[in-house]
Amino acid sequence: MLANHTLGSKSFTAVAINTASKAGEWIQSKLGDYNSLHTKSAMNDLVTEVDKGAETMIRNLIQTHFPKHGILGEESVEPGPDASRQALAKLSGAEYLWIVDPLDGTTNFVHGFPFFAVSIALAYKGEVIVGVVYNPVHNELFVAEKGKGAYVRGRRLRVSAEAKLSDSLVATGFPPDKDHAAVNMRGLQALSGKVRNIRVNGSAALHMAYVAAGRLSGFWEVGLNPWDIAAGSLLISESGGMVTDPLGQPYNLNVRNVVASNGLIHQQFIDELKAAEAAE
Ligand code: 2AM
Ligand code: CA
Repeated sequence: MLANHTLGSKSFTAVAINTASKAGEWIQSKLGDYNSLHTKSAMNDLVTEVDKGAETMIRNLIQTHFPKHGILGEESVEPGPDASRQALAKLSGAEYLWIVDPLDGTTNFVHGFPFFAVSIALAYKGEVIVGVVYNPVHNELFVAEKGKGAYVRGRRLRVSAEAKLSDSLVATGFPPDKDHAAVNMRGLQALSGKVRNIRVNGSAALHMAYVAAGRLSGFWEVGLNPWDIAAGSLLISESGGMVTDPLGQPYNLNVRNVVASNGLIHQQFIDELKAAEAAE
């Protein structure tokens, strides 16, 4: 499946795959393990424990192979956009930077809703060169290498062929901070009726993998963090799709409001969001 690599890029990808698999299996082994969850705070504790445990595992594995590389992980950054921007800025000097979401879709994990994933990306000088998104429940590991395509279970991924919004199935997400509630509602209102339908499943990384696989025509969400998007962005671009900010500027690690699609509907998608002031 992944032929013709240089030795270096092959080992990066192998480590990303191995690490995401191990963390994903461990996360799945904790699914439904609610013995200690009788109160809300205990529930948060368990999630924190699983999120943090998975991140520690991922950090250890990456550091074992690449001790000089930088690692930006969700669980090592304080909540909120400012802390996230600062953490990324602090690591921006790293030639190689791993960007890790140990458990994207934490709320789903808590509820046993089987739509969550491990997301691991590697950026070289600020550009994503490897992206892996792994859903352990479906045993689907989506992997992309810059210039070499994207795959799931050995099959090459291709984005979908819909050329019109009216034929498109799109997804969005609601990060749970109230600041974005109004903009989210404007987006939903603008697109419902224009697209075939809208899905909101709770994991940005998996939604992006589904765009890459042609299962969704597009995805947009505001207020995300680099670890939600980095791996998915490469999956989509290596599958023939497009990932931009809401102004149509190409994706980079600082993008927090994202519009992703099969490329064919991209401009219509952006135009609708812009007209509704739904993408910031
Ligand atoms: P998480 O499960 O890793 O927290 C759902 O809309 C998406 O938003 C998920 O990818 C989720 O990632 C992310 N998310 C959840 N809480 C968030 C927050 N407070 N700020 C930004 N993104 C968040
Ligand atoms: Ca996340």
